[in-house]
Amino acid sequence: MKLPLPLAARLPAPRFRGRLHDARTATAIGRWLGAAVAVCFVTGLISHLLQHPGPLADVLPSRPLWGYRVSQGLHVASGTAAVPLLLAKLWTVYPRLFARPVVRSVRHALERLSVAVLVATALFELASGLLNIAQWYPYPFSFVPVHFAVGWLLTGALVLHLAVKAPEIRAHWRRRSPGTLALPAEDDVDRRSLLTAVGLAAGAVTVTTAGQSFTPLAALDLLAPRHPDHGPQGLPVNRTAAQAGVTPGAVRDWRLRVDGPRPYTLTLDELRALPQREVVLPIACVEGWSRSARWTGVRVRDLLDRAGAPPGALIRVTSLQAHGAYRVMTMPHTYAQDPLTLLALRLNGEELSYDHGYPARIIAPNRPGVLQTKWVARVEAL
Ligand SMILES: Nc1nc2c(c(=O)[nH]1)N[C@H]1C(S)=C(S)[C@@H](COP(=O)(O)O)O[C@H]1N2
Ligand SMILES: [Mo]
Repeated sequence: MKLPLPLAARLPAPRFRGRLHDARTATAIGRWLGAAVAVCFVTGLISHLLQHPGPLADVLPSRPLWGYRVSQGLHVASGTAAVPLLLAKLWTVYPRLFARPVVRSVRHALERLSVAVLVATALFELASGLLNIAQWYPYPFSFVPVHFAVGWLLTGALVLHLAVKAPEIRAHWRRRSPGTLALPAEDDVDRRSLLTAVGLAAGAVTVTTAGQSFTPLAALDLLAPRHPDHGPQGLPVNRTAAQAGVTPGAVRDWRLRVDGPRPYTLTLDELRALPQREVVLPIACVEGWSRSARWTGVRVRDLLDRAGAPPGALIRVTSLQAHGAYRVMTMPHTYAQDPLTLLALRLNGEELSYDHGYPARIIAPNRPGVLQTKWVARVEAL
């Protein structure tokens, strides 16, 4: 119903008498949320750096081999846990949105503005991250650069917020802090129930999704979009050969081309005749699922040596795939020279299936899944 304007103007500003919309509750939830955002930010930076190595390419380590699996698993888990925490935090503080007067001073106006940026960027980061995990891209922009840039905005707004609120946070950090003692004691029981419920909700979404990368919890992985066991040859597939436009016809006359000072090509049979190595390495997808597998193939280092490539060379790997962001991948020498980095021909004891990159794909330690290029056609020392 639309109220006639004069009547609407005469209504009092809404009042909230409900309890627990207080600084102690906001601080208690806020520190969990802050911790989740901090983990998300740091692991997000790691992921960004690995995907855009730039001048740091030479120092990125290829060990520990499970490094990216843990860091990206934490990124997605902390982002997921932040969803119930953010909702609870917003519920706790929303009456302040209706505080009157809307603006009391310049300082107050700036503070409200920074909170608006904080809330908007936090909602954006969690929503865009969740949509990405679900592989649903209903937005008109490219996910990675926007999620990265807004991550900085969110972190900046959060640091500012913590600075502005430092006195209140200090006063309400513990249940027995000076500020908390001034709050009605009868709210303590309710507050404890609320915090327990919020903690349980965050724990529940974590436990029912973490199994996508932390496989001991795989049995409880009910909510994650990808289950680590589901997929051909016991490994999930993000983009199938059909989706990538790689057809059996395109693979029929396949040759591997290795470029360096002494370039050469190899047929699949010639590759199979070279010394084969076996490694156990995970695919750790940026979207949070991860699964270890047994890979067999030729060391990338051996292929490069034969082409006369210098050991410090940056490597470029090109897929048969005609289009798409993951067609071309560059690999710093620390990964290319690692004895565990293979051009793999077999997965878990079988020839690679088309969806896992037949005839040959890259598998390297401590690298994001997006860089484990499938359907490799060419390896170049730059
Ligand atoms: N050529 C090519 N390689 C690719 C991709 C791709 O789309 N094209 N997807 C990457 C992504 S996002 C992941 S997580 C891994 C998944 O490997 P899998 O499908 O064998 O599990 O392959 C990577 N290699
Ligand atoms: Mo991925």
